[in-house]
Amino acid sequence: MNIKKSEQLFEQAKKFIPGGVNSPVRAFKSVGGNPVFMARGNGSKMYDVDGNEYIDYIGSWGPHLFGHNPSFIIDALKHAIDNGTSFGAPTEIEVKMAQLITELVPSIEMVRMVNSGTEATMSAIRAARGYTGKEKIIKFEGCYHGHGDFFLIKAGSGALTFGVPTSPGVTKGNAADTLVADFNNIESVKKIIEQNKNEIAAVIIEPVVGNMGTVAPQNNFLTELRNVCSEEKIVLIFDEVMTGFRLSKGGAQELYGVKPDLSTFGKIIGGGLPVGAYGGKKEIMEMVSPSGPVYQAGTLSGNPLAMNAGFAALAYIKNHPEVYQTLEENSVYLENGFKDGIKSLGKKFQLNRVGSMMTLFFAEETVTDYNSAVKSDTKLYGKYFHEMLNRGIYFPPAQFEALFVSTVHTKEDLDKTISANYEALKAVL
Ligand code: KE4
Repeated sequence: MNIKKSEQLFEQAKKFIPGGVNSPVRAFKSVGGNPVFMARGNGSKMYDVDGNEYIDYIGSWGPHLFGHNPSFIIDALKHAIDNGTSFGAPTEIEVKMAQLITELVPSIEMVRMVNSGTEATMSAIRAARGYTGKEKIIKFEGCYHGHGDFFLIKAGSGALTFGVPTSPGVTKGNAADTLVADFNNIESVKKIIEQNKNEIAAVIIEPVVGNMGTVAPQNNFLTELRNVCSEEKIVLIFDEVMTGFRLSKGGAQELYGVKPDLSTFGKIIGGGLPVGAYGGKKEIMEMVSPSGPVYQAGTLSGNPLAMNAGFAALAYIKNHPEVYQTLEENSVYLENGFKDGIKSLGKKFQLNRVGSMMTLFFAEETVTDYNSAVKSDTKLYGKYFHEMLNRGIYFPPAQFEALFVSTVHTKEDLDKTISANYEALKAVL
């Protein structure tokens, strides 16, 4: 496959941008090779600067539930842009957007728009700390909530209950306030709460994890987490930046019937433009400035372009609930095709799927948490990724990510992907 222009651009990019990219995962570091630079997207396809066509399964890491350039979003943007890009003043579309989010997600009584998922999760934690007057938080190993300092923490050694920074620049002070539990292990949560009685402001979780690869909550885990947070007066935050409006119109919380105190959103709610949001119980959200003392602000928060694109996406969901049926049909078809291929090659690789989020783990045992996920053969995944890329299938360039099926992946796309999977597995095994 000719990727000459991508190679030239990458050399150029590395002179001016750290690692040549504006977000690390795009650099192909964990799969090796030269990232391909995209020129355009349309429907289920992306086209790189050398003219190669790909069936796209990252969908910009989640936003493109309806594929690239859905007409109803583009039309909304075209209309909005003629009236200006940003005013730094309140607008009607922000009111409509907030109202629509509260309509689609019953646990959201009030919501604040920001500009990324990271801003949303950082602000939700601050609101929870301001509301409870407590300082410590619990996150889960393998869950990612954006690059806020207090999230870049991994579990300390066995003896330690608090975490250790995963990145230089994150202070010990931050790490000391972040405690790390194990996903799908309610006892690990209860133990940390016991060791930090009345000091924990919030628990934040990806209700369905996408960031260690796709991992579903097992038997009542989310309900047990809800119960223990209620008993201990801890704010339960569902980070639905990836799952929100993807797994159902009401996100993972609707799918699993568990009501968090706060939720965070991103990706789909921006219709492909930079948007994040956090919201939930009125009594917590009223703590946020200017109605309350918890400060949070943003120059472009709620800007008209992102609001019009996001509103068009959410309004489409509201008026076409059948999209989730289409997503499920497409995703089941892909899952079954992949499982047939893996089985016919006599392998036991693990395929985890929840709705239109899916991950093929190069691991022989079930993947239910971080420790089982990291047993995957990431080198093999890297080889597989390139075999798929060379066959025109753009998968996540990292084992510990979710792929995303859209409403516009056609049966032809899915069949091509299924046969490419079989050929790619044969080539690397
Ligand atoms: P952003 O700040 O990247 O908009 O959102 C951070 C975030 C928060 N919470 C969850 C559950 C997320 O998945 C994310 C971002 N997801 C990654 C994909 N694993 C974005 C891709 C990237 O970092 O380039």
